Amino acid sequence: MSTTLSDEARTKSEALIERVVAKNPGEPEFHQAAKEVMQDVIAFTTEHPEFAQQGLLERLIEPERVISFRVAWTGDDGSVNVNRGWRVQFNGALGPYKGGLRFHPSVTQGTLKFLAFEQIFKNSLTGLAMGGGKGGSDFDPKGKSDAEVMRFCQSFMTELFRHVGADTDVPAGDIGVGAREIGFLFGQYRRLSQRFEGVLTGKSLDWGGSLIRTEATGYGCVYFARNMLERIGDSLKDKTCVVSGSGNVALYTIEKLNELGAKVVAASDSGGVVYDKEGINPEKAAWLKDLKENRRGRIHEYADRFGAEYRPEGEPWTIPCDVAFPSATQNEIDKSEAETLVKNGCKCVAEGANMPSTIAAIDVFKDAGVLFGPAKAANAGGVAVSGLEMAQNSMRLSWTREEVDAKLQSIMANIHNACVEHGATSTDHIDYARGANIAGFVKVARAMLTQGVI
Ligand code: NDP
Ligand code: 2IT
Repeated sequence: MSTTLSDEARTKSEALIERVVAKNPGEPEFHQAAKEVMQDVIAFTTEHPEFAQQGLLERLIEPERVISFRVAWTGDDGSVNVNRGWRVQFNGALGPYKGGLRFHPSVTQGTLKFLAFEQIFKNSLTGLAMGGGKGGSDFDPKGKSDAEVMRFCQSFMTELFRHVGADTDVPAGDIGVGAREIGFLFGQYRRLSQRFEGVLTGKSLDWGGSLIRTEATGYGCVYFARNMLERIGDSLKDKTCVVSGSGNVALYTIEKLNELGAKVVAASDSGGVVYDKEGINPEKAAWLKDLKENRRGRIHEYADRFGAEYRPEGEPWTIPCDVAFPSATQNEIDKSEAETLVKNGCKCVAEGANMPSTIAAIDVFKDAGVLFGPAKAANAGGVAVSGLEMAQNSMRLSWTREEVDAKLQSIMANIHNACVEHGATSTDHIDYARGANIAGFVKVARAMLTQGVI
């Protein structure tokens, strides 16, 4: 059941991807994201030629703007450090560019182009008025003092501020960018622009942040998994779950899974994996959250504290589970990891991270009939609540926790329904990956076609 294309669609898709590769050398993650989306989109436009006009796909695959800049900052020891910063404003047809900032030494322009490209379709799926963007830097916040992170963020925003704004481009967090960084970035934007406006989301609750934004990606991903299971008459109750990562997305995935009666047996960081056969129960999850959010500690400390098994440099996909939540980074599940998950009985995968599964891994899940919730659908809860934060900022008021959570649940259910509508197959099985690609594409495509050739 892995994606089957007509000969015509295959030829067109291969030709387009060849052009993408030739035009964007050295950006394999961008090529991968483009291929994963475009093979579904081209199959769709072959059947719906009204979307194959005005060079639509060629324009869709080309960022509207890529901004790149030097970020120089001084270390506590007086050393001068130079990083590179970027903002990719990929597609603004549906609204102001919207998407996170990633600070991680592995970041390249290609990484941010893949993330911004995915963000176009994710934001479209939320039903809110947001275009697709992403930014970041190859800066590594690990091991830096708060003062160093502040100076870096101030230098980064000193260049970025002229390109962003509440109605222009609204960044948020991603890997390595959380509440601390958003605070420093906002402060510098306010100083330079003399404006107090919703230029960033994920702000502190005291000065314009939305309730539930911190939790939204993890909670939303669990809601999406629940929707997929409920559709086949099942639930998360008593399911054994494996989560990768132990950052923002992973921590609130674990919290919500506990609330819904599932058992989470693994989490990880870049150092290794903890396997807690007894389950990371709510008390242990709260301890882990404090370790990661406040003490910036390592996951092996969880194993030391609770006597769980620690597997240095391991990955969690060999641990048997019913449901997997990859929530760390891209390409963490390749073909062999996917095969191991399926062999061990995994029935459902909900992607909290962006593009955590390779195309070969997705094919394994599809062929095995696994309920596969792709990132652009399953992790859209984060940016959806960012969209709600923008709405609250514009109105200068705040909704309650219950109101925001209800809206989040309803948005995730709508995304699930859109995937079901566009991902129906000849059997009862839903191809959620295709459904998300097509449902996300149709809305952006209509906007681009009506806005003319720009
Ligand atoms: P955090 O920085 O809070 O946490 C990232 C976690 O993943 C950490 O445990 C980190 O370990 C681990 N990790 C990161 N990179 C690697 C790597 N190369 N190898 C192994 N482990 C790694 O980030 P988030 O939780 O915010 O983001 C996680 C994923 O979710 C990303 O793919 C992001 O794009 C995606 N996402 C995030 C959203 C958000 O709202 N924050 C919204 C939608 C998607 P360590 O600390 O050791 O580096
Ligand atoms: O990948 C993502 O959707 C995010 N990092 C969140 C983006 C946002 O603007 O909230």
